[in-house]
Amino acid sequence: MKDYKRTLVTCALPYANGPVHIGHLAGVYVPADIYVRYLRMRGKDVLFVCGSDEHGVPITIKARKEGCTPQDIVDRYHGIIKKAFSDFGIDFDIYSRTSSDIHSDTATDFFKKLYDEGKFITKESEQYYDTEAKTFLADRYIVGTCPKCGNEGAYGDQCEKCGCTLSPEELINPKSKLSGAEPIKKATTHWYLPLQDYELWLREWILEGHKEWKTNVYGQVKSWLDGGLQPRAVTRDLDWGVPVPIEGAEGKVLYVWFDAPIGYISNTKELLPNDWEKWWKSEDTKLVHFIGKDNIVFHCIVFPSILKAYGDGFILPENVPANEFLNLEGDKISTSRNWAVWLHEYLKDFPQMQDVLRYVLTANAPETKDNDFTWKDFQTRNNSELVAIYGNFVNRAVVLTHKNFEGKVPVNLKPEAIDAETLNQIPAIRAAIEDNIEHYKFREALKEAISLARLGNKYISDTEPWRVSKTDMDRTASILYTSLQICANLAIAMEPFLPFSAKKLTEMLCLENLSWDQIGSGEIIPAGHQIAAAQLMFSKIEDAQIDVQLAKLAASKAANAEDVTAVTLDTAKAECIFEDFEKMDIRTATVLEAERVPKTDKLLHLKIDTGLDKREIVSGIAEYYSPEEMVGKQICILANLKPRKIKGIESKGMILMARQPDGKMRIVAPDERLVNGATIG
Ligand code: B3M
Ligand code: ZN
Repeated sequence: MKDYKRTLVTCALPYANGPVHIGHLAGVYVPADIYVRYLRMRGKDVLFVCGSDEHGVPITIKARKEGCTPQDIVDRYHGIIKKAFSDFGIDFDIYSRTSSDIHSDTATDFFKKLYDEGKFITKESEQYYDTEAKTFLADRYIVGTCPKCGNEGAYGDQCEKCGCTLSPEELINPKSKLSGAEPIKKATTHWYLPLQDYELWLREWILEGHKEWKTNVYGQVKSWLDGGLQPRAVTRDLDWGVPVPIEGAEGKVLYVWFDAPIGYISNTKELLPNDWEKWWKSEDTKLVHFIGKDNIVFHCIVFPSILKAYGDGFILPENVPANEFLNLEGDKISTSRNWAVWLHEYLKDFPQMQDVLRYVLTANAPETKDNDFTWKDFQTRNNSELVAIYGNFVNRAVVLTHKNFEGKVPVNLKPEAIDAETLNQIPAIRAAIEDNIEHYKFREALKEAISLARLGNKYISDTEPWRVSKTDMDRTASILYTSLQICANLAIAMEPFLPFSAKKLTEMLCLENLSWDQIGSGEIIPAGHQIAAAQLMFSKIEDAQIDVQLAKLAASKAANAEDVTAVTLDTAKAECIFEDFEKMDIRTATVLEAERVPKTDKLLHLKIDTGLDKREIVSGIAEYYSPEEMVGKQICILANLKPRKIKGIESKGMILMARQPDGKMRIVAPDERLVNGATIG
């Protein structure tokens, strides 16, 4: 493998239209942070770049929903997202935003150069246009009925109910979200990057040159290439974004997926105005993009083609370790359905417990397939791994050192074979952690790191210093000396994964300037070294805390069930006037007799007392009520409905029923028994 001088790590720029959740962390930001912390521990030159993606339709949609400007939205969420990352120890060198001037200048320059050099083609096409709002409509701005599942609130690009991908043309009864008007087709001109011109080069670079990429990434790229690439529009008719910098393009902006990846470059420029080029234009720089699977095509095909077209020495990614998706309690994480664990909320409920979430998300990372986060697993992993193994081991070693040796690392007075046998296992663990991290296998790497804690915990349980100290202080000294070496190894090896507790451990051991190369090197913490008092690194999570989280999710689910019902309700009827209503004689009545109408499934033949008279009606309620249930029931009827003959029986009136969206019918009745014939209105 090539020996690079420096590594540039980027993370997908999250859209600043909402806070970040555990899916973001697990898929992109925690693995990237582990990678960067590891490289820093090894003393490597690394730059870690991210920022908010502040353009695109998701932002304008959110602004419309909240009745504010897109700028208000991005200002709010940029701050929230930036804080959440920093609270979780995701330690970017820069977290900037694509609404910055330097970004708009950089993106403009990219477009201009490609335009001037004839790298784009122009195409006129018919797009949906809202004649009332006088604007073209992005796919998300068109709603209509899903042709697959009948959901009346499907978007022009996707139906969120059945999950299918759509194009606006497929929607039944398309309507503009802006004005409600039916959109028309109107011609518009856009600039396209002819991706097909880059196909051969992409094949050679990725399919031939990067067979080591993760199978999910390689596979997606291959299927895009095998499917044949098409010209891709790099501009949009929209009023939010970087304006298209050429004449005759008024009212058009750069497509968000054209400008967003350039954000990696502009953010680097912002941080290092004089020095950024060595990170982007030197073959000695290793570029790694951490992203989620839905971003693969943009990072492996579109953005590289833009860089290739631009030329000027821009490097390409050495790897794009994209992850699959994390689900939550068996369901797809969804912002709109509030089916998520939001980072800022997690920290309110579990203050100071960032490492627990980092641990669980890494141990369950969706590296090769979609994976599930459950609160039960979260609790179990905390209680039986972090608390019972890692925390317990460190605590025993530190507390016993204070109890027996006044907090000084004892001299290794009476070594035994088990000590060396134990310490000798550390180099192999270190090598396994390194190999896994370098191959972007963070779950495996963490498993190895926690095996180091297991090793320590087993060692101290087997050697029992609390018992030995009653009879043999010299042997106790050796056991604690060995245990503290393992603790020091853990303080280093755990840092990339669990930086908050590693910091506590480093403080407890009063160590400074630790480096990766010390792992497995023998003595890290010398005899006579004073250590500090024990601090709690992890604490037990009780069932009640988990129940609170499950209750929150249950509430989201219930709220959504109501929403889904709302979508499928019968449509509202046209306005009527009070006089229309007044014409109806609605009254209470009681059922006297009931029987099925022979040879029918649905009809009951009822005799009722209306107060005014006793009469017969036929009602289609046999699916919902048996004759026995009906007898004696008070009901409400429309008494002056023109009589009709049903199955040869003259029916005089109609029973009032409420029909649920799923078709279930129930009788509507006063909430206490009234006289028969009481009028309703
Ligand atoms: N904002 C999409 C996303 O958050 C997009 C990533 C941009 S990376 C340059 O999934
Ligand atoms: Zn659907």
